Amino acid sequence: MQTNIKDIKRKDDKVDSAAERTITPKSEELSTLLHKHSGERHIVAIQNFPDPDAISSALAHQMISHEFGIETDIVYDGFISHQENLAMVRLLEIDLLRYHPKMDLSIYKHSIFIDNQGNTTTLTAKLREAGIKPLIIVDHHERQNILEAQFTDIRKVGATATIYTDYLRDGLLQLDKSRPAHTKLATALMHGLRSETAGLIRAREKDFLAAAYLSSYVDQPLLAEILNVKRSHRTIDIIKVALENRIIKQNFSVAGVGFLRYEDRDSIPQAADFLLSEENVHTAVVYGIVQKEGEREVIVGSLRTTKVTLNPDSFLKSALGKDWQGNYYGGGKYEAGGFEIPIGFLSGTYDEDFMKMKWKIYDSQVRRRLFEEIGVETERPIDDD
Ligand SMILES: [Mn+2]
Repeated sequence: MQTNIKDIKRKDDKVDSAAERTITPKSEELSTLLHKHSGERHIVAIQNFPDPDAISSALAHQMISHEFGIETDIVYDGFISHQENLAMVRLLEIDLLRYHPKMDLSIYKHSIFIDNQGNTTTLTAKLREAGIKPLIIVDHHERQNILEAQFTDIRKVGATATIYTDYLRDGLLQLDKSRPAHTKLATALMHGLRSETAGLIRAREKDFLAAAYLSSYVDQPLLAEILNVKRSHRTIDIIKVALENRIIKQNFSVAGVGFLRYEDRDSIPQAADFLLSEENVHTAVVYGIVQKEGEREVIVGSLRTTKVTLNPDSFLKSALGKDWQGNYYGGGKYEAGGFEIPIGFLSGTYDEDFMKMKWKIYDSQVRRRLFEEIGVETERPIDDD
């Protein structure tokens, strides 16, 4: 007997609809928790240099919370400096608050940590001091065990935006194509998901499913506009320095870029992404000394890798170790990582010779630690000039 192709009922031409999908335990748990906290005001803490994944996930959290009668403020304690991120916030009209010492944290009943676990935002200590207890942590980085919250959802997926899209698919907020706020949210999440997975190249099944779901709500022209933003001059300059200074050994490309302005800190991961595009390079690390007016100096670094067997989190933890308080200088997630090392006693801007010496010492130390971890014999002391 022949089956007429028209008789086969197509069940799979839609990713899902709320009716077909049964709510997952995590979504249910979150829904119950939010319900219990109705009427409260929460602070959503995102990393100091928020990226599209953090921004879009925080927006999703804000809109979901609103459904449960919870008001939220999305707060960061640093800079949005990446041109693309500035464009995203502006074009999608996302309300982000930059932390200010005069901010009254006591108006918040709880804190929420999204796309971080308290280690990449300096709000953690400020919130702790203000006695604000963490309620929710949603993240896709390796587990850091710094904070304890009532609800924790840490998954090994390409982006936090994937987790939030799952909550949407589970009906925590029913997207409606005719509502501009909803198409903006879908556009934001798609951008977060794409940028976090290098344009879906590093995406896995769960991320693709999320992208497929979002696709019917995305405002394509708006997304194109966000993606069309060019790199800033300063970023191009920093990439140039990274190219000049890079040392390639065993497919690792390592570059120190010297001193940078705090506002240009986002150029470091962009330079690492750039170094990764060179043939035969599977891992790139770029670092520099970031100076913030009136505050401590830190070495900031970014790692990018396409090597499946390299775990950025354990690589950086093992290479750079811990501070005297036992906190690791670095950490990461699938295919990306970062580190921050305070300079302490040597902090401050003095004459050119002093600055040169300071950079030389830190540059050679970071490089030595990285190459030792890679397993390359430490070369002769580095003399640049
Ligand atoms: Mn992320």
